[in-house]
Amino acid sequence: MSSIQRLDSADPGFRSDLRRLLAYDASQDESIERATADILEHVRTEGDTALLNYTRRFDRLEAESVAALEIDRSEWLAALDALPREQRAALEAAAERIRRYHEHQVAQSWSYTEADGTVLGQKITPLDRVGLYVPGGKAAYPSSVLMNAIPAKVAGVPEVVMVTPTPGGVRNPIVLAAAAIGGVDRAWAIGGAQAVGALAYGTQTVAPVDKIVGPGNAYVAAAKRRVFGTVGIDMIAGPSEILVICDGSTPADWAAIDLFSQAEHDEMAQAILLCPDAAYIEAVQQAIDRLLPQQPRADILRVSLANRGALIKVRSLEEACDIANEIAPEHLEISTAEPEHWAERIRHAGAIFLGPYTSESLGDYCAGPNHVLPTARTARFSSPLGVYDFQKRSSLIKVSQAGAQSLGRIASVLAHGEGLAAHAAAAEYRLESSDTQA
Ligand code: HSO
Ligand code: ZN
Repeated sequence: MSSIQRLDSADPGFRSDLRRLLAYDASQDESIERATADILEHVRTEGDTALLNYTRRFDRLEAESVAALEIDRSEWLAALDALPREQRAALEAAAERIRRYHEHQVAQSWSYTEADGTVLGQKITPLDRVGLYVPGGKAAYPSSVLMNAIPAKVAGVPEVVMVTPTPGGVRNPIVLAAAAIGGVDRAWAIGGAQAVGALAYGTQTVAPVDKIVGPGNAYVAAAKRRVFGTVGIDMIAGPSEILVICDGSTPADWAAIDLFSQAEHDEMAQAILLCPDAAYIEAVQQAIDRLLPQQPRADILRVSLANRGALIKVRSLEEACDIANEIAPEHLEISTAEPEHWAERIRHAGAIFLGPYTSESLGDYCAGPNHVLPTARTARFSSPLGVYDFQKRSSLIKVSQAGAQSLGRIASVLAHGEGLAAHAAAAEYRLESSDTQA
């Protein structure tokens, strides 16, 4: 028997049960913090030498120079050619859909002209260089390479640089092929906090970037936090989450497998179901118990479902939406009749999947929207990764002679109020009737 918590929103203890369920300790481990600070400092001051030393130590990879750690373009093209036809076609189809979706997000520069001829606007510019971190080992997801690289390229970033650890020198051919399909420009076989340091500060061989994106282990996350300010970073992703709202009309096996689909990511992943129909919840429980033992990742599922999973009986779908807003999940499935109606009530979710056919896993790979989403309730204030994360805005101001008169008077008053005489004078010099002009 698998155990997943069963809760009922009508129980007096429900609020505190929910709070306990959602509690996620994001506090940082002191020893990881110290080790990361040390690595970053060595990379910042010693550059290539430190990068080579750490790569030897942590990845057991001996290289005579950092240049030798660059993964040659010919190697990724070879990986692409060697890919089984079906894999390649699937990656290409996903990339195409992701590209098409993200093209809708491209922001355009704009401006408007006021009656006196003053022009105001906003100029959009892509970032110059972006670093994309791709974890090694089991968490090396080619789909994440596409989800990070494509929006950057759609934004017009001229250089996307991928870094990925290759323990023992073993390179993941599907990651390399995805890099080729996603439009990555250069790749290095480096990883960990040392790779984040190299991207942030630059070394003799690795040029610094302006922003670092992509998931990583605790050391990579700590390093990204520390270099923030020197470079931009994306979000620091927590464990995956799925919240499924059902009215009881979806086959129970579908609901169960969708819960598994995120719970299988790791032991801390969270899968929750909200439903007003007690008999349906029982059916999902049975489906979980029946399907779980056959799952290749049953060991992870057992832990994540027991610790952070729940089947919650609610009083109504209205209440389910209210609880969903409180949870602010990374992924929300609304598996009901008229899902659009319920979606209108949803204010906080990273991505909303409507109707029984929209399994969250389609969104992870190929629907088109980004799978890098806010976790740990941060959907209350943040958004999916997108083209806008790789474009920045500059304000444009061109004041006409007439505009300088009206604006000059306002600015002069405000500047005097702040005690800033030179500010005031700069505005006043341009006033036609002014006797303060030089
Ligand atoms: N669901 C993950 C992304 C992913 N799933 C990659 C499969 N591969 C983000 O929460
Ligand atoms: Zn996933």
